[in-house]
Amino acid sequence: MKNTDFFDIKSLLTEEHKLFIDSLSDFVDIEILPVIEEHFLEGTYPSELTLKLAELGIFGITIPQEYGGAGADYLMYGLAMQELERGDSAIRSFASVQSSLVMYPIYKYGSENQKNKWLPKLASAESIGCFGLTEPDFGSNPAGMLTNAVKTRSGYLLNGAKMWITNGTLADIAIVWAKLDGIVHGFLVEKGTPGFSAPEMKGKHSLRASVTSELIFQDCEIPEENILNISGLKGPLSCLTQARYGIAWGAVGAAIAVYESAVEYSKTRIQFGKPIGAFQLVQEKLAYMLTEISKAQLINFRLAQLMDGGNATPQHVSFAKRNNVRMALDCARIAREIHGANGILSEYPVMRHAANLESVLTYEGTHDIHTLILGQHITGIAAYE
Ligand code: TGC
Ligand code: FAD
Repeated sequence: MKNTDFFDIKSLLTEEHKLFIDSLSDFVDIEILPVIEEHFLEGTYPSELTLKLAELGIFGITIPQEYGGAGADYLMYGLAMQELERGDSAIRSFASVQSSLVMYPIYKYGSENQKNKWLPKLASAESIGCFGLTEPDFGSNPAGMLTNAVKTRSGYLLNGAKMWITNGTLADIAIVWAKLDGIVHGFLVEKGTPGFSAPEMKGKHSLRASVTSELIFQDCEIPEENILNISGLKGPLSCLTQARYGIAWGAVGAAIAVYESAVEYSKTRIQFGKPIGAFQLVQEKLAYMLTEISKAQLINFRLAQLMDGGNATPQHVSFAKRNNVRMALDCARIAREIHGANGILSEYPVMRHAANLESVLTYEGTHDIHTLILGQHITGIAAYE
């Protein structure tokens, strides 16, 4: 952690954490930051980074080494997501999906055959995965999903459509959630399966360096051995808990990027004969950002302890995702203000992060949904309907 760390969280890390994070931080500076603005402007995913990320051990950080993962703890995973999103939310998204939404369900609910077949290839990025839960008419309420599986003699026949799926077009394997006899189940759908297509969605103003796709299933035959051993909505929701944890950390990385840019700019931009950082109103904005970033880092550090001790609840994770993403978006907007007109240029990272964070606020449970999850925890009353 070479970047903003006001309460010296680094001093609480092991040497192993420090070494890993310092090398990842260099990777972000050397490999991601010089290319990301162009990819964002072009609307392309920097695929040249995927194998390098795999070599760093980014995919499956918490998955045991026997399956190709790094076998590290949740603190390591969180720190890595923070660094990656300091680069760009698209890169962190790629890593979140591959690790938490594809490797995790296979590791947790997969057969030994599924684990051996897929986990090492996903860890090395020889294979890419995606996670299909959201549908055109069922986003916040996945329980209503229409995608349907029917049992056949040799497996399952899948029909339906998913939307907004990160990495869908790139994926060799899709974890698809569908109803079988009215109950949600997970299926592994391999690229090239007849009846399965994954067209890319275009026209995004956010997460432009990430591939987002539809998944379409028309009488798509899934072999018997490709079902996951979990039934009910807790299957996909348990994967979301993993990914939301990473997002809570990642958002802090984005906030650090815009904060550091704002600090630097405020010291060098002269107006009224002084650096703008000499004005009290600008200092208030910087103090606010530093305070909010530091509070979020402390939440994350404690959450990592709870995750590693097996004591984190989905509500703890919702708390952190909700707080930290909103905080990062606020920081991006404030940093944009501090940069004045320059804040809208691709020369500075602020507008890119601000635009990305609009998606991060919505995916993996919108800010409102996490508010309701906490509201239910506080009152015991579910207010979703
Ligand atoms: P509800 O009755 O509350 O729960 C059903 C069952 O699931 C259990 N459960 C959880 N388990 C693990 N982790 C969680 N976070 C869980 N939340 C609930 C629950 O205990 C229950 O288990 P059981 O044994 O009693 O059956 O379900 P509900 O239908 O009332 O829904 C509640 C609600 C609205 C909170 C939930 O549907 C929700 O979280 N909605 C938001 C949907 C969402 O987050 N979608 C994300 C799609 S993936 C994505 O955005 C990837 S972005 C990737 C990237 O690029 O980074
Ligand atoms: P809706 O559910 O229609 O919500 C619209 C608005 O209504 C929101 O403000 C919401 O908070 C509010 N609202 C909804 N219900 C309530 C309620 N009960 N009370 C109060 N307010 C409510 N999904 C996947 O499955 N896999 C992926 O890989 C994936 N990647 C994504 C990548 C990107 C770039 C984006 C933008 C989305 C991605 N998603 C993915 C989808 C994402 O999870 C959904 O967009 C999200 O769950 C919200 O669903 P929705 O967009 O349909 O919004």
